[in-house]
Amino acid sequence: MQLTRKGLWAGLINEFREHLPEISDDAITTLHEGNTPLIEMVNLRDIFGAIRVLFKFEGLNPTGSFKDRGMTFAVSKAREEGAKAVICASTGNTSASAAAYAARAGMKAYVLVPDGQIALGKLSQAMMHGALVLQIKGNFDEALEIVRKISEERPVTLVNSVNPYRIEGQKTAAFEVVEHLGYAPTYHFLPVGNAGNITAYWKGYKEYKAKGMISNLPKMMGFQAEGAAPIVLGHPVEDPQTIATAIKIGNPASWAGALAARDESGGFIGSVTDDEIIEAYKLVASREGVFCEPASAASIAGAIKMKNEGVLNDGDTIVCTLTGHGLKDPNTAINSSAKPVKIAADTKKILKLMGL
Ligand code: AN7
Repeated sequence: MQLTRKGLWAGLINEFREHLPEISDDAITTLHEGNTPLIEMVNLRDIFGAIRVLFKFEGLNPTGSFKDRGMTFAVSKAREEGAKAVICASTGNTSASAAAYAARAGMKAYVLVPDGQIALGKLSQAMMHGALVLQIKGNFDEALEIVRKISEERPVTLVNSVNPYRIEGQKTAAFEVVEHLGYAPTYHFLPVGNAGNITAYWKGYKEYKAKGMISNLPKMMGFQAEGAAPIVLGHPVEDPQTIATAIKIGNPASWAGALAARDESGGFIGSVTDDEIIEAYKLVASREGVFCEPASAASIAGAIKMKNEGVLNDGDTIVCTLTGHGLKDPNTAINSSAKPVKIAADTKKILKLMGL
């Protein structure tokens, strides 16, 4: 049964079908991804002044990250083509999403992740969804090279964002921003790792402009972690380092796409330090009630930096994509927060501590 917009959200392939490459009904594999909220900033006026800031909270997708948008389409296409297995390299979220959608499609998932370098929530997802999880003694870039080669030689479909259907699915986030706002933002801020998402958003905005749905395009603003900033430096980084493990990537596959998004839109790709990332991560959780993962906060850290540098103007509308849910990475959350207070089960002592 195909649901429609009148009923439950039918997943982004059904909802945006007229804007996507053709796909047969039987192949559609959905967990009702997409339709994530655009949450208006209310408490950070001291930082942003008269700039309108909205958070596109992609952590509310079925597996907790934006990867589900690309994965629904990549796995559906693989299924249409008769594939029995999918493979990916991942800093965590792609593996969680690939494992879930493969399970849904009745396919095998093989995922390669850097050993000890992915957040616990993501690892638990890939394991629970029944993927074969291979923790390699190497980084993401090495894992990507290996899976690319395997997919060329063996009957497994590569579902990293070098698979063009991933980009097709992910571009729908830009459609949603436009439909929620009624126009395109002045600036769109994103964290950048493998650079698939900034490429996808730019494609989505350009398509809506070409179809007359918007009259202006946003400036695309990508932010890498300082220790993993190949696009900013202009060369690959052999041993990338950052607390934001999701974007610990030294040689992005969609490098050219990111440069095109930046240059065609008149945008910018910069870097933020781990301290700036953690500060933004805590700020949006503690003052806006929105819990994203550290890598996601690179978009907010970038927006704060641009505000402080005088790039943004009063009256601008800016959207920051929060790519993944904070629950993905409980260790970083706990390590960067005040410790809970241990206390006796004694009302008097508790009240004293509370200052009441
Ligand atoms: C939360 O899961 O590359 O620039 O293998 O998980 O499109 O790569 C994750 C990337 C941002 C960067 N925020 O997006 C993977 C992976 C979060 C992410 C990015 C990722 P791209």
